[in-house]
Amino acid sequence: MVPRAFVVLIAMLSLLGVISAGCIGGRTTLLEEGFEGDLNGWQIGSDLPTDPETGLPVDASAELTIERSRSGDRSLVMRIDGLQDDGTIWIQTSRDVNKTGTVNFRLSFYVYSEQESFNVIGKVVAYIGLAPPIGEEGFSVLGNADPAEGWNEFVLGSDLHLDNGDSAWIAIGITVAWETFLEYEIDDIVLTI
Ligand SMILES: [Ca+2]
Repeated sequence: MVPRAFVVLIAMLSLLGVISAGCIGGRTTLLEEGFEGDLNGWQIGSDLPTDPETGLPVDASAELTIERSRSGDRSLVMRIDGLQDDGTIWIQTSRDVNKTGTVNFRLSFYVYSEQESFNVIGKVVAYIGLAPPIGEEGFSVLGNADPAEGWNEFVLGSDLHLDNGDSAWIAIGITVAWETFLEYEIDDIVLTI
């Protein structure tokens, strides 16, 4: 005989499933990016310390790669020389929203970690706002970039107060947390309202 509590639990989960499916169905997708095309529409931003050896900002890059992908054949790889124990690199883009009032945004994406690391060497950061991010201070820290080996999902939710004609800006990046060279792939970005 199946315990009554178990039956109630299943019934509740079923109900929650219906409700959450309704919420998902009610959201509008503003952006889906799997990096199978080009990087047109994206801008690369950075907030980097100076390398005392060269007097120049530390090396950092963001480019398409076929080395690894979560979907399709390609992803975006971000690299940053963290030997100065500081620095952030990101990609950013904007979307027209055509709404007035408070709008809830949900930004999700996947970051590849070579190996789980409890010693935090890099952090995943993201941004949702009415203007492009200016520096790393404007980003929300979503957590350790290496919580587990493989593709890890990160999510940022935010409410923006829009006037008609406002665009929403999003950005996704990696910030240095340890004096080492960082490299992470990013794939399957989804932005919904
Ligand atoms: Ca892809």
